[in-house]
Amino acid sequence: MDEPATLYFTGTAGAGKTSFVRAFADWMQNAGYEATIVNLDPGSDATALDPAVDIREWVRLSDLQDEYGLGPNGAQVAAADMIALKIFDVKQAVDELKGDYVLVDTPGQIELFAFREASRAIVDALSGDRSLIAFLFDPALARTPSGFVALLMLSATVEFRFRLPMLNVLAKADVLSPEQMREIEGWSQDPGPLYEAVTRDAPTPDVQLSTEIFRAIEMLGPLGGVVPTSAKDGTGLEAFYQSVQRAFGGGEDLEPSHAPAPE
Ligand SMILES: Nc1nc2c(ncn2[C@@H]2O[C@H](COP(=O)(O)OP(=O)(O)O)[C@@H](O)[C@H]2O)c(=O)[nH]1
Ligand SMILES: [Mg+2]
Repeated sequence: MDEPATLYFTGTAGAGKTSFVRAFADWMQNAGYEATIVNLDPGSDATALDPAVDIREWVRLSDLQDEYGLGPNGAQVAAADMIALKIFDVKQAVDELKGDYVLVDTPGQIELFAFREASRAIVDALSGDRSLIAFLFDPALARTPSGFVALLMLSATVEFRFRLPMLNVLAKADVLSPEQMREIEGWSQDPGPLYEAVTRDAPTPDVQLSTEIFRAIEMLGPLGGVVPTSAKDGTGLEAFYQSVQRAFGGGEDLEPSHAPAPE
């Protein structure tokens, strides 16, 4: 069998990463795929995740705080770097479990994953030929035009750091009204309406900054949509799976989802 595909889940604190990993693993299991959950959050207290491989076996936030008298932030930073030292133990534990997919939950605060040098070593060690990063959009941010733009930029920053394929996912879609969903969907497919919304939203916009940011967003290429999902009611888990397949499939499947349908 092929080596497993590795999916990393990241996003701002509280975006819904841990819940999504759990829900998606359950969905996969029901659909007949084997998914191994890896927890890389040393501060996680989510018992529901029930990871097969858990970084807390080697690095635990509360232990670091006690041992070194660190505050929560200092301990987080120390832990983020210590994970890199243990990553080959994690990798070995993952390799012992044969699965189709490895689902990696990352630390609650995105900067501990995206903005620490150690994270690159971690991702290099865990990734096989097929890896991607799912970036979860928190609807609390994604529903405002400037929040949505900020998330697009953050997602691009993560892509720039790791150079892995990215999938943008709208989490907790169940908390959004159908109108909000339509609006976000529109923004995710075309920078035009998004630019209009941002301009409408800000009474005294910094026109220069907005223009440059949108130039960058357009340069980043087709946004390709943001898959709406919900860990709560299961919305979009299958669609997410299909997006993962397309991302790994290559060839014509990589056409942006908003490309005109063939006649
Ligand atoms: N309504 C709703 N709430 C969710 C969903 N996913 C997560 N949450 C809630 O959002 C909060 C943060 O979720 P969590 O998975 O811990 O986020 P993380 O910090 O990104 O790992 C928790 O209170 C969850 O119960 C969802 O799909 N729908
Ligand atoms: Mg979490």
